[in-house]
This record gives sequence, structure tokens and C-alpha cells, in this order.
Amino acid sequence: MNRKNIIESFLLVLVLVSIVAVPFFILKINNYYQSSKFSKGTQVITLYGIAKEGIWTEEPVTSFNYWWKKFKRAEEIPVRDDGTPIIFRVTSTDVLHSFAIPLLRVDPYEVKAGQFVEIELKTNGRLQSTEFFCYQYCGQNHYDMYGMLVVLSPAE
Ligand SMILES: [Cu+2]
Repeated sequence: MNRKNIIESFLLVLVLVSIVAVPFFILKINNYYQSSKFSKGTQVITLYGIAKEGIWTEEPVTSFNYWWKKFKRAEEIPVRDDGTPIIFRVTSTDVLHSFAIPLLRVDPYEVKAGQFVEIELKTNGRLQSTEFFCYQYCGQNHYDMYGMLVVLSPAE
């Protein structure tokens, strides 16, 4: 191997490493930013809407894993009703969805692909367990797009 080949291989490895590392670091920085953004004790719930499966999931959906991963439905989301705010960070991985919690008077919010809407819910000791929905017809499995907010008893 001559000198030129060594330099070429080195640069090739450098390019490949950057392709993997850059998105990874962006993700890490984003996670760090999100966790430091809200006041301490805030209950942050991140939900990703997927039309083809008709689910909301708490598992991060990226442009990589969207195609092969089987995401777990956010069936029951435990929340504390202790005066700390609850922040829903909701996004769509595909088509237009809409997020609402009727019983808690969270009116439908438009949830666009790739954009996060942040919805704050105050807790006051009178929160009830209830369902959250998608309010926008988003495909065949739209009517499966619901989940349950479960208020933990103070001891839990
Ligand atoms: Cu829907």
C-alpha cells in the first residue's frame, strides 16, 4: 500500500465515522437540551404518533428505526398528581395527527410530522385517569390511536 492509499483509506474511515457520529451527537445534545429545559420535577411525556400501526408510542422513533422496529403502544402512562406540571411533547412520524385529552379539557392540538407540540397540564390533586386520543382521521388504524393516562395514588 502506498502513501496515497493510506491517506485515502484514512479519509474514507473519517467520512464513515462522521456519518454515524454526527446524528448521534445531535440526538444526545437534543436529549440534554430537552431534559434541562423544564423545571425540576416536571413530568415530561414524549409521544410519537404512527398512522400505519395506529399507535402513540413513547419509544423514540427516528428515520432509521421507523422502517423496521415494532414500537410498543403507549397503553398506560403513569402520572403523578402532586402539583408538578405534566408536559406532553407530541409529534407525528408520518401524517397529520391531532392530540386531545377531552376529560382534562386538553382540546385537540394539531400534530404535524417532524414537529413537536408541547402541551402543559397542571396537576392539582384532582386529576382523573382518562384516555387520550388522536382527533384527526389519519388512516385505517386511526380508531386505535388512544391510550390511558393513569393517575398514581400518592403512595406510589
Ligand atoms: Cu388519527
